[in-house]
Amino acid sequence: MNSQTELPQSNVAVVSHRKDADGISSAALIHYLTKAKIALTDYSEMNETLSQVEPANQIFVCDLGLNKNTFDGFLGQVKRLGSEGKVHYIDHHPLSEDFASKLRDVGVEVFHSEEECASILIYKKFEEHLRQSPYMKVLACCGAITDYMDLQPFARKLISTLDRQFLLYEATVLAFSIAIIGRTGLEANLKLEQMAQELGEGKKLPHEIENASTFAQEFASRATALMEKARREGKKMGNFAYIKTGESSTGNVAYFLVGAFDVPVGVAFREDGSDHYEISLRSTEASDHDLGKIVTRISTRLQASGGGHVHAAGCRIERSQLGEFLKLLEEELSAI
Ligand SMILES: [Mn+2]
Repeated sequence: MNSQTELPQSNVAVVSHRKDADGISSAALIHYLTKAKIALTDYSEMNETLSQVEPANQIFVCDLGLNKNTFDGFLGQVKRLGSEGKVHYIDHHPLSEDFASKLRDVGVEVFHSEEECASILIYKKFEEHLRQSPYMKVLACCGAITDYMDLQPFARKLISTLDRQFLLYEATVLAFSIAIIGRTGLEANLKLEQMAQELGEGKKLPHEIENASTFAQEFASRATALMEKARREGKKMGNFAYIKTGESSTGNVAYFLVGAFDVPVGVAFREDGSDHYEISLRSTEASDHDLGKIVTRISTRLQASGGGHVHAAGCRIERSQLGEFLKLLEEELSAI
């Protein structure tokens, strides 16, 4: 679909990433454009979520990176969904040419670039429609800021047309609200979907989300406590520090480790209810290692799902694999 195409306004679904502002903003932008029904998910459940999506005229899948372990299941789902409608895959995580061509072969429209985050890719593609609401530009910028993609060419240009401090506030309130709502158990997904829809209706900005300032305040207090906890309970292992946490925002915890131990990489892992750990890794700008590639290699070796960007990555492993994961990570980080 190009931006000149008439955008459908009925029987559309969007499946997007629930964990961060880029995923939620992407869902909101697609909702603004098409009134799409929103389903949010995470890497470990994306194929299951897709299996519950009814065929629709148009289906958008946003901000959900693919890897060797998830790809076959994903391909099966988009094939099913594509038999009665058009599937659009919009993403910025690394995507092999092999995966891209297999998706195209089953009729998926692949709109992919690593240059900008997903919400900015959507804004750029449908700018003509989205610029009718100034709020949509704010949401796209929030995605870029929280994905650390705000210095990329298009994002930077958009951000420079708005007040930077105002945008930082909106992005932070959105990210902190997602983190707090993400902790509310079984209801979390539904609440986040409602929030994405409200934002996509174009009548509210993140700071106007119900209880947004309370969420932000609560997260800031938790963050202060986590900063202390990282210092007390984190452990250093060669080139990185790690910690086990109950926090859903494992990415933030990983950053606090970097600061507390003065290491290039922080690793935070969390039990996810089953026999698994969800792991987030973060590194400093100065680190030369590509965490996304490293985690992809380790995950492939452990037959787990994982991947990400240069300075931010994640994966999900069996609990019994933790020792091996940490050992492989140190091997990778100590290699020149
Ligand atoms: Mn993203």
